[in-house]
Amino acid sequence: MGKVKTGIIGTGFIGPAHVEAVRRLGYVEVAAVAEANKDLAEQKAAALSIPKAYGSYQELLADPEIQVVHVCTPNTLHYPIVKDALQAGKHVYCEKPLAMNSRESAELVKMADDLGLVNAVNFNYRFYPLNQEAKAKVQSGEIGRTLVITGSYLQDWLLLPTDYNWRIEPDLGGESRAVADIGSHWCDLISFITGQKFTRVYADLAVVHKTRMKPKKAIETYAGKELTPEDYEAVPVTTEDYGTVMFEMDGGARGVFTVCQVCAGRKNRLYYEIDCEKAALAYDQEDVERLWIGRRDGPNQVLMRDPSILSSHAKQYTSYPGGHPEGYPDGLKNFMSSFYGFVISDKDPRKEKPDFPTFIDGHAEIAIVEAVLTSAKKQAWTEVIY
Ligand code: NAI
Ligand code: SOE
Repeated sequence: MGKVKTGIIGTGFIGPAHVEAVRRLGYVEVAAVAEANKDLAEQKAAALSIPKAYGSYQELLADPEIQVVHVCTPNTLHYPIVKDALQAGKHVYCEKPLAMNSRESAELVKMADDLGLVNAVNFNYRFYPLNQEAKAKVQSGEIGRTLVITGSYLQDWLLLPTDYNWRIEPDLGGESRAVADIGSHWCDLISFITGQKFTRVYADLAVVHKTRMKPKKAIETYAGKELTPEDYEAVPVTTEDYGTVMFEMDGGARGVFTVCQVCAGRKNRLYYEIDCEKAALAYDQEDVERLWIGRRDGPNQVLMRDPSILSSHAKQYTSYPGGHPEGYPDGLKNFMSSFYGFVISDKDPRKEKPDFPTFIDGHAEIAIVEAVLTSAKKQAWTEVIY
């Protein structure tokens, strides 16, 4: 059997990470790349050793050789690209968020289902072995009912008023920033581990820098440190740097999380603590090899990732022996492995439930973000309408 031919649309920060992850599978060929213009596409194709370079995503979608597309552009382009890709008969692996609002995301869920195409949204943190282990511990009933969940997702890459990215602009990133950009990962992970859905939220949001200095030329994510003062202009900011959200879930769990993109020293600190009847679990994405297990009637434990002692469920998501750390690129590779495994076995996503997040999960996250925005405006508990 020949290799699955795939195309990557958008090659800034995350696009090349997708390229590397799919190449690790061995049976997928990254056959084409599409960028904002032909020059950039050719430059990126050469740098990534990809044979075909397209100056528009429409040209890539018209290529009959391409079976799967990865959507790795700024958020505002996800909906039109995904819609066109499905209409072109391609399976779609989309970055989060799936769309700019729940009307669009609901339409994409229906369209993918009508066409029977394989679809995924990149909530990649699910695919860390210790998050799979946490899921196994909670959902097997081993540690009892989930009582309370607390946590945060903190970053510092937008700490200074001179830090800038397209995510700051509502037209490109969406009306919510910190909650949609990183809170969505946190909520997805908590739903995944607990098996519970968010039912209502109460949110407080804040814009720390109401004016930011915008670079006069476009820059890729995390690239702003290279600019000097004459490269900027002052612009007003409406998207939140900070948010704290109280929530309730349909299985009875309740809790609170904080997201923030101006926390010095916190690079990508997704942290949760899940307090259950018989034990608690805590995990920090920056300390990826350890799962803390808290106990009342015995010593607390730190479970180090090691295939020889993980549950049979979590073992499937780890490749290296303990002490040989696996991190962000490995989680992405695990996700690609589940997604492409589904594609090559010709499974119908309408008949067999994928073990990876699909457009349904992408839609759910957008519904939560919309409830958060409404709650913050009304200063009231707000139902999540899926
Ligand atoms: P970026 O700004 O670094 O890269 C975006 C790329 O899209 C650039 O190369 C840009 O030239 C290209 N692009 C813009 N317009 C285009 C068009 N019309 N056709 C083709 N390409 C076009 O952004 P970054 O950080 O890579 O984010 C991209 C997406 O990935 C976002 O939706 C973001 O939320 C998501 N993301 C997810 C991560 C995860 O861990 N799941 C990590 C980082 C980003
Ligand atoms: C920036 O906040 C970012 O790259 C997000 O867009 C990603 O989704 C997250 O995984 C890491 O941080």
